[in-house]
Amino acid sequence: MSDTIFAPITGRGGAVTVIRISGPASFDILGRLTTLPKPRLASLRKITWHAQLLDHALVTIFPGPKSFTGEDCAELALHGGRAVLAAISAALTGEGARYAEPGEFSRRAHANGRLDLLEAEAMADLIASETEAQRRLAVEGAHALQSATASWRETLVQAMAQQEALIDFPDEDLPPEVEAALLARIAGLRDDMRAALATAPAAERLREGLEFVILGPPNAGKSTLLNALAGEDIAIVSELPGTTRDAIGVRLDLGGVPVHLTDTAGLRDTNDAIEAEGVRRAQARAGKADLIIAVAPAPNPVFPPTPPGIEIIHVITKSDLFELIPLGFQSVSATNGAGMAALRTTLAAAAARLTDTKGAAALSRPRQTACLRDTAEALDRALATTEPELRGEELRTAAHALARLTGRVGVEEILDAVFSGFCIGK
Ligand SMILES: Nc1nc2c(ncn2[C@@H]2O[C@H](COP(=O)(O)OP(=O)(O)OP(=O)(O)O)[C@@H](O)[C@H]2O)c(=O)[nH]1
Ligand SMILES: [Mg+2]
Repeated sequence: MSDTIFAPITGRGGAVTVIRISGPASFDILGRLTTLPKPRLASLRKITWHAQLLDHALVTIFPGPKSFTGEDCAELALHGGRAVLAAISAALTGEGARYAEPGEFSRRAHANGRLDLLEAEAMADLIASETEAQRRLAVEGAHALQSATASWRETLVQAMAQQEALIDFPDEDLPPEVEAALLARIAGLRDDMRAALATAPAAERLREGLEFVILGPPNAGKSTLLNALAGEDIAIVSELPGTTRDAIGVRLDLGGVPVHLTDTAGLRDTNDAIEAEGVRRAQARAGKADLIIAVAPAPNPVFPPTPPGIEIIHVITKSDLFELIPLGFQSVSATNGAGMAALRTTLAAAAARLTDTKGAAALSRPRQTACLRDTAEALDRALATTEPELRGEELRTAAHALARLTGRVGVEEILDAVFSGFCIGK
């Protein structure tokens, strides 16, 4: 027996608050506050408790299993006031419901087979998405992953069935092509998965947002550049070298990709302990960045050393101080605005490149990547062995790992499918 739970499913401060109720006693409890409308028919109702009118609400009931959680559910669209929510919550609690834990509706939906883990994660990502590229990742990328997973599972099931047949029939009865075809099928599946794994870093970066760091000598105009890119006066600018000590961040939307841009302390040797800590932090940030904007001021630009293996864009600042701008370098001037639009375009292109999942199934979470990597590794081992029983075992391991991706299909169900869908003479 599970509790009946409720919680607002809309954000604060709107004109309307929607409360969802879910659980076996949903309709009993709600029935004590109002007359229940017909299923799935939104109806205006008075909500009263202890002879007191609490609100007029649009009430919809969804009998299980055809509801979000798979249980009996109801949704009340109330007026958005804080006191309305408090009064309805008190009434629902008073009638025996309890406040839902975070994620509890989705958890019940998963338990009742209404939502697999990939769907639940995609839903959370969609709700959290801040930019257009993130929205597309949560809708299209996740959908591509869900259908790829279904087709991988199908192929794996067929491979398992073939493998069982090879184990059950003596070698001499089967032409060698049967085993060759099986190995080719497993190799093809493994290659497909490796291709998806190759784009996982891009998908993860898009889900989390990119880290761009501005790095350069003191007084180069780093804080000025951050302010210009943000379109806001965020970091202190002064003609004194060593102004910025703390790393100062701002979130940008670069062509639909979320980017966290950080301004850092100017790099130099210094006896000032606080500034030295700032320099240490600047270098630490740069070491973890997806991209470093290395800046050097005109008229004698000297770029800072940068950590290896991280993408770098070199930008000469204060280009207004040049007589002649050197060829082949991107340059900007905060004074006259030159080069800013071009820099923005370059940064947006880099952001797009770093998050390009190439239309592949988007593995946007380490959990998903780990499941698929385990699957591909089990297939590697299945391909490496010549022992039919061992190969069968590795295919089962692969099926287990793949099932963890959706959290829905257990390996027993896969084996059921093997044995019910394929007649192998047992
Ligand atoms: N002529 C000119 N001056 C600039 C430009 N950008 C910044 N400055 C000036 O350069 C000085 C330093 O600018 P900041 O943005 O504080 O430089 P910073 O790199 O953040 O300096 P630190 O935080 O000390 O490392 C200020 O006086 C700015 O007004 C520019 O494009 N042209
Ligand atoms: Mg600064």
